Amino acid sequence: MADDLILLNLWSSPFGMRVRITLAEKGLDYKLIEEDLSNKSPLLLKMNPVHKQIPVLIHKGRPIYESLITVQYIDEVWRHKSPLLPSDPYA
Ligand SMILES: N[C@@H](CCC(=O)N[C@@H](CS)C(=O)NCC(=O)O)C(=O)O
Repeated sequence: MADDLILLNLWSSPFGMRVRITLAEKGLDYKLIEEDLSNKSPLLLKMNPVHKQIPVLIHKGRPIYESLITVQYIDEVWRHKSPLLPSDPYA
């Protein structure tokens, strides 16, 4: 599982923490790569070429970025594990 999920992050990022909390709620293993934002890695530049920002979640080689979208993605892919939203939208 960890090979399928990689998180490009910076420990102090509140946006990254949002994604890390979601991964923890789902009980998902992942490889964490800490970025140096003053010397961004080729992987970060390849995976988020427009904004060049962390966090970026890489799932099966495909990047997901923008932390709220990433939270929604995780919740939808692993919907059977600790759903973050109620199944009844009104609830
Ligand atoms: N709207 C983005 C914000 C991400 C963001 O601002 N990341 C910062 C770190 S907290 C960053 O990568 N800054 C480096 C840069 O902009 O060059 C999200 O929710 O993911």
